[in-house]
Amino acid sequence: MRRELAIEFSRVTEAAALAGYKWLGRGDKNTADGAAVAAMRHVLNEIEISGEVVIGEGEIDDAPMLYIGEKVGLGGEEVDIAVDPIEGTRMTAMGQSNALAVIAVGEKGAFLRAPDMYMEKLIVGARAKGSIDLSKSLEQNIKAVAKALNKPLSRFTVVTLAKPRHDKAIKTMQALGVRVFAVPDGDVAASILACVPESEVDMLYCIGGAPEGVISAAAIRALDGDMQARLVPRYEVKGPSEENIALGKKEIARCQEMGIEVGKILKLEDIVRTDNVLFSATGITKGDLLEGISSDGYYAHTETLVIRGKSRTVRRIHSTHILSRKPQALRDI
Ligand code: VTB
Ligand code: MG
Ligand code: MG
Repeated sequence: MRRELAIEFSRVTEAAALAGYKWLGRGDKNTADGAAVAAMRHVLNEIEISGEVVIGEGEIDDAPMLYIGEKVGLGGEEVDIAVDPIEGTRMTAMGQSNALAVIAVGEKGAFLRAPDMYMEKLIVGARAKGSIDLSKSLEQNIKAVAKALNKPLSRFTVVTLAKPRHDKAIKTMQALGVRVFAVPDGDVAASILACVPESEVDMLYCIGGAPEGVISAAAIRALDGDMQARLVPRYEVKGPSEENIALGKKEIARCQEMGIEVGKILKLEDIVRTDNVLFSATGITKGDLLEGISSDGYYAHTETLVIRGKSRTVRRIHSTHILSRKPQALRDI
């Protein structure tokens, strides 16, 4: 992929983040999401690529824009695209930390086309590469990673989502003497935190979204980190109610159709198959990974993390936008 595409995709997540920001703290996550989706699509369609959305807002019947299979771009190099225009709609609507606009782009066939279901994830940074194994217990993994990092357990930090499904795992980890940072939502930001050297986080363990897992995997691969994952049917995560069992069966059928095995351990290279990927994320609300947007109504300031897989270069782009200079189409969103 052309190197200059990195800056083009940073404009895509900036636009989505700015559109979502208008709805910050207004309690309306769907409108916030819709605005970010429309803005992201608008800017994507200005880029000279022949893109196909492979991880998107859903199937064509329920997602009017950026649906899986949608073609985007002006024409050019063929790429696959994974988007989450607002990763953290609840956080945006409620003014909570760590909401991002995020995109991952790769050469054709780069990404596992995971359906929208749950995924169990174990992630570490470059220095602990090769030391995780999802077939082993959480305790064994923590000990192996701590050994690779040459860190006592008392200084070891795991990030996870503060969800009831993790109550037991959190207790287990705390009993080992490690620190657990349990964030309410947003495992894309948390996954990246586990891989960037400037954070205190050594590992991520959680069950979160599979689309988020694929998007995170692009950044993890580009950061030289490591990941193992497995798809989990809904009834195993949310309880075996009749509805969850029916939904879980549908997920399994969908995976079978696509030739993906539920429950099988997926390695990083099964999720993202090439180094030829680009990743861009812009902060919407303030977070541990990125600053959120600040604006006085005239100017808006954004921070964007852009990573190129081939060169492994990580850039943080601070932009100042004059809102009245934005194209009318983006202002109308
Ligand atoms: C997951 C996680 C996301 O929402 O999808 C989570 O990957 C949903 O979990 O980062 P629940 O179904 O238990 O609410 C996020 O935290 C935010 O989109
Ligand atoms: Mg989203
Ligand atoms: Mg999301």
